[in-house]
Amino acid sequence: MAIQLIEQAKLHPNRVAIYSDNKAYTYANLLEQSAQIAQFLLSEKSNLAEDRISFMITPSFQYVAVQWGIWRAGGIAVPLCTQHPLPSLRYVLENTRSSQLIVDQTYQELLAPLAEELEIKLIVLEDLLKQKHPNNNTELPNIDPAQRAMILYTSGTTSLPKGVVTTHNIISSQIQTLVHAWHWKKEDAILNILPLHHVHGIINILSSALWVGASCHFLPKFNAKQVWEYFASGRLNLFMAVPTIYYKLINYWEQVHNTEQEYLSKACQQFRLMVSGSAALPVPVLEQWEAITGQRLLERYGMTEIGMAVSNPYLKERRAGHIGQPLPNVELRLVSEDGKVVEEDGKSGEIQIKGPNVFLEYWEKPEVTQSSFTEDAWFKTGDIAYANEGYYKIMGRNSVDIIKSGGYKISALEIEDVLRRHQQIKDCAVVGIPNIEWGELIAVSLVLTDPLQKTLDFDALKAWLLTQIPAYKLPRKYIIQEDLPRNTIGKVTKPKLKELLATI
Ligand code: MCA
Ligand code: AMP
Repeated sequence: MAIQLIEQAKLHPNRVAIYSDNKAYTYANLLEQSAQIAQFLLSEKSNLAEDRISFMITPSFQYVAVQWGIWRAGGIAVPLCTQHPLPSLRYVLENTRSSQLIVDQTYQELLAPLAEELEIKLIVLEDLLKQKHPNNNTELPNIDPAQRAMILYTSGTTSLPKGVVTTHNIISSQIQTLVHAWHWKKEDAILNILPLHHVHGIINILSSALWVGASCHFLPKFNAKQVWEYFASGRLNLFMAVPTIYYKLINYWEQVHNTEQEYLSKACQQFRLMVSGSAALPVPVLEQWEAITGQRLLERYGMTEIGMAVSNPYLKERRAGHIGQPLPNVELRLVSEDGKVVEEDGKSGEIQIKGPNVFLEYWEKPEVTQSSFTEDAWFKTGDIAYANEGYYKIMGRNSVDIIKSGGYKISALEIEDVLRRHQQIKDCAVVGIPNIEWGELIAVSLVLTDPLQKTLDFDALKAWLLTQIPAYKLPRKYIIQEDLPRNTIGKVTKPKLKELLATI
């Protein structure tokens, strides 16, 4: 009874697992530090027995040591988003009823008052690491791989995000599928610049690398110049990111001098694979990236609830505008609106998924969990696709209220609920409008409380919104409904509003 990811690490203690803060950390370092953290968390207990432990740690070796420490003590790891304002953090801490919260010094000041108010034990990692645990020889518990391991929050068709629960078995299955499909090996080196509270950064990049004994390099935050410099350093052979990041890297490359362009393009020859996902990859971005780097991006499709489900092949044709074929062990079917399984090419239906990769439940939401599966246990993704000679193509989602911007999934309803709390706003409608850089841009139509008021201090509104929601959920386009064409006032449906706002 053990956590397979951690058992794998014992196979190559001397290999470098993580590069962060200009230091190299081996698998032995990771095993040692995570054991110390586990022992500290256990204190007098023999097993945390699925206690929720939240943590907010800068992407780095320490993040991984904390995540593994929680797992090795038998806890459920709840990574907090480092960009979330306090109300969003409070929601996760309260919703999971976390018993302990681990932070690094960067986040101590922000979170200490909240931890005190919620009576959650606050652990500052730097302090923990200074202490020698009194029971240094305490055995770590045996962990049942069927037990809950992680809760990741994801937005959906409800206003507030839901906690997606996965077990160690589910996580192992999600990782192994990718290790096999994308030919991961211990000589690989990948850069991680994605946030570490989502599947893309945690499973596809970090955990897949650690499963095989490869190295994961961290930059704490995306920055186009720094990423190109890293490519040019010759230390990487794998890269994975959301389409917005490829767009921004292309943009940077276009702005530098010819000789530097050549140098940067050449640096990409050492890569064996570059992957795009989390949102649709626009065909012009795929084509421009290939022209600049010689790398044909491999597009794949996944979801917090299922890990990765569909991928273009590693060795055969990577078809532009398509997400590829179902991954091994993942069952996929398309179901039309009238509930029939779609068999023909070109006919669209909702993607439904079955397999060992599928999540266990939404945290403490049994009814929502039940209604997200069909009676015969297929998970309903809400994504609409059709098949085209064995390759799947995404058409969109079955809910206009789900927006994808910068690779983040955002609920229009959540932003509307926040906006309606503002004194000067009576009502509003939030939609996503197409945008090649961000996938979708968040746009909002507002009805003001005072019908005589013709405008609003938008800077003040944005500043207030940022105290309630993270920057990536901030509407980028605002319109007072009065300003919409006369004949639409009062009878604009959301799809119509999307069209209108896209043209304004
Ligand atoms: C930021 N800005 C935006 C947006 N976000 N503008 C429009 N729309 C947005 N969504 C603006 C800021 O206000 C700022 O403007 C400027 O862009 C730079 O902001 P910053 O926060 O520094 O942005 P960034 O660092 O360039 O962020 C872009 C990013 C980030 C790196 C693409 O969004 C990101 O990390 N996305 C990845 C999310 C992710 O991992 N998703 C996976 C979940 P100004 O300069 O005017 O102030 S999905 C998943 O896990 C499933 C399973 C899957 O399939 O993968
Ligand atoms: P999340 O819930 O944040 O994990 O986001 C999952 C959603 O991202 C999916 O349900 C899709 O709508 C979207 N998604 C992921 N990969 C792709 C892709 N390659 N093309 C289009 N949409 C994608």
